[in-house]
Amino acid sequence: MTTDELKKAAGYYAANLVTNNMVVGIGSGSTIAYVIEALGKRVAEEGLQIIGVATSDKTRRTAAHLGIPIYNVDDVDHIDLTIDGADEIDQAFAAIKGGGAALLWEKIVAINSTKNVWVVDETKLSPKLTHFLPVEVIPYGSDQVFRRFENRGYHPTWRLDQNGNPVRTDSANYLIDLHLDHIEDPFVLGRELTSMVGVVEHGLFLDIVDEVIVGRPDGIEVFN
Ligand code: ABF
Repeated sequence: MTTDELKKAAGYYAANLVTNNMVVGIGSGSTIAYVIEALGKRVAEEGLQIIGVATSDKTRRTAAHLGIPIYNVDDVDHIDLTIDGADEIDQAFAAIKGGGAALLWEKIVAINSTKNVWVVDETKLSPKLTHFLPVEVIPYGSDQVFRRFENRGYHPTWRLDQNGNPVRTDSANYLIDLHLDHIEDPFVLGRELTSMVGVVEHGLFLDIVDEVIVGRPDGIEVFN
């Protein structure tokens, strides 16, 4: 099975976790696109009634187009379940997210959710976190933050669009990607990053997930 087929299988499996009248945080990325596709089918075929909470403007547009009502996180008083993707998940269920430039809204929705489920294909599982680490920064002073990252040996790169311009997140911030040889302790690194003036949030998602759904060639594996 191709990676895309693994994503689709995991996405469709995850969509079945959603029940009528749920308030559902909907993540971003190509795996979640399959979750949205499957939910759209259930809305059309079963009359599924859910309230979606957006983690990105792109998710908002995609879900709304498929008939899923989408709200902002402050429009609801609780979120029953958030389903999202990830760039990499280690054996302690720590994840790196943000490859899709939506880490800030994703983390805001996740920490306000009763239950968090990540949906990935098996290539996202890794013994240690080695994926580049996205960090969202306020534009003003971001060059200074970039230089601090360089001085700390974090090998930063600017997240640029296809025209070579800095990517703007849904909050109009910039993204700096850190290329670390090894993350000794994600919790220590996370605290260090959030203590830096000008850093808004980082892509380490720690102590957040409740269940991980993995698409594998021989079927779906669920960790919880
Ligand atoms: C979102 O989806 C991001 O946090 C993460 O970077 C991305 C993974 O995308 P894909 O499912 O396309 O690999 O959750």
